[in-house]
Amino acid sequence: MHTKGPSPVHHDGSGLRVGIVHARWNGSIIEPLLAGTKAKLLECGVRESDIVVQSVPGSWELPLAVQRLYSASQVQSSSAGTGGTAGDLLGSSTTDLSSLPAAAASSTGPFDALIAIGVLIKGETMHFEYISDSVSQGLMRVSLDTGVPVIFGVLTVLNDDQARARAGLTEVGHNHGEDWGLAAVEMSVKRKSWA
Ligand code: DLZ
Repeated sequence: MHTKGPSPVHHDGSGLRVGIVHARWNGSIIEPLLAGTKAKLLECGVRESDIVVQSVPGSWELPLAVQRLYSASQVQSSSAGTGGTAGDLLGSSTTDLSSLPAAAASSTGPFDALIAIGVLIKGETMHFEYISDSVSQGLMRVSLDTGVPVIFGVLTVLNDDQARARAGLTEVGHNHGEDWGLAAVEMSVKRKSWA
């Protein structure tokens, strides 16, 4: 049994808007993580049309993309009726991972939470350390600067086996994407009550 993660608490996600940005590096790990994240959002009552999924090349690009996605959703809600979705500013408005169900037409309005998904696997150089440190600091900065929950869906692992376990691809593993979906809903709901 998986005991390390947060005990799963389901909050009511109906009416919430959630933006997800995922990196395309290590796509075979990203795919189940993204699916697990979306499954929990939907299970909590977030509508498919209130989930916007974007992709970027690698984890390094996540902080800027998350920041721009949020800003675009704010601009859009303050000029409602002018058309377009938040995703337009970043290019394609749906994920590139073809096995996932196609996203329904997106709703509009500011996001209640953002989820950044990436998989950083340590290699032979210092690349991993620099990217991991910058990305985690960048995502925290976006969250504190905007006051919007940015869920840290970035695996920083030493090898492929560790990544597979955390994507629920091994017998003893657990899909961390599910935790990220639940965290996004919980933090969105709690943030509203703290406003
Ligand atoms: C360059 C690079 C390397 C070596 N490893 C990863 C990785 O494990 N996971 C990941 O998401 N991205 C990696 N990248 C790509 C960088 O994040 C970034 O996309 C490029 O350096 C271009 O800015």
